[in-house]
Amino acid sequence: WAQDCQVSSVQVMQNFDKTRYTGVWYAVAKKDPEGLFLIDNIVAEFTIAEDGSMTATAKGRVIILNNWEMCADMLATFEVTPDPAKFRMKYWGAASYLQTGNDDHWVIDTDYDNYAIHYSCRLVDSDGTCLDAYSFIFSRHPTGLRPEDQRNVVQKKTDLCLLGKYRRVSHTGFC
Ligand code: ODT
Repeated sequence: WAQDCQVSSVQVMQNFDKTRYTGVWYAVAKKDPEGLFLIDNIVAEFTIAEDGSMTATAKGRVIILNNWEMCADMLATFEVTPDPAKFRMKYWGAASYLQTGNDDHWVIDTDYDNYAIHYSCRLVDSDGTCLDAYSFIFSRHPTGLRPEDQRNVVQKKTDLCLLGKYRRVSHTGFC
């Protein structure tokens, strides 16, 4: 079918298993939203709490105020929805001057052991397309994606209508 870029027709991971998703993920690429927050050295760690709910922490280099570079320590809780791969992510910083928010958090695809593709649309346009999306490509390996996962990731970026809008996320040890 023709690509319509409708947020409502985005395909997400089938039978998403949050237990297999736990652990550390390194961001290797990112499509930024309006008002970029996390710049690079972005590492997320997902955990399942005792009540079965998913939580996460993330670190990343940010620039706050006018030119203060720091490593942000972020926390999130995930509210479930009828689709197991679609969550609402409530997030806040360990320090009060960091961002807080409540975003969609969709897992588009993952093999759990190597790569994961995340997507969030913050603002849906009146025509049903996304006006302000951000998306992370995650890898279990800090060195990047395995060559055999790249074709699949390119296909999913295309499906999300975000091909060519990602930048590489470097890991220099800042955080
Ligand atoms: O960096 C941006 O420009 C937008 C992202 C802001 C939200 C960051 C909040 C992180 C909270 C802790 C979370 C963990 C897991 C995250 C996985 C993926 C996407 C945020």
